[in-house]
Amino acid sequence: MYEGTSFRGEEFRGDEDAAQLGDLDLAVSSIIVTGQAAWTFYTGLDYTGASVCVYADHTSTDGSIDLDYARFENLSELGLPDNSIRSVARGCFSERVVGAAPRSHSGGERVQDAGN
Ligand SMILES: [Ca+2]
Repeated sequence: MYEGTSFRGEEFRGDEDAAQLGDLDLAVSSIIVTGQAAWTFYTGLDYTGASVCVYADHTSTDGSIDLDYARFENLSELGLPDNSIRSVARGCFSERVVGAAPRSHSGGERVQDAGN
């Protein structure tokens, strides 16, 4: 998450739930989501308020590695007011969903760990 639109300014990076965003509280103006997990963004602290669930809906391939991502240059692309996000959770917990629907992995495909 970024303080400015188009991924400028201070950054907040995370790979797990965040009940509050520290310096970026009420400041987030753009977002990049990576990986196959959905993320839910909330306008309230501790996963409250309005929410939207975001899936990565683009894939870029680097060698044999597929990278899923979604970029939102401003929060209106998510249907949220600018500078409104206060917490974020890994997983899809909102009825409002942005990005790709969950892909089925019925073919036995394993979800790859991002390698951290
Ligand atoms: Ca901002």
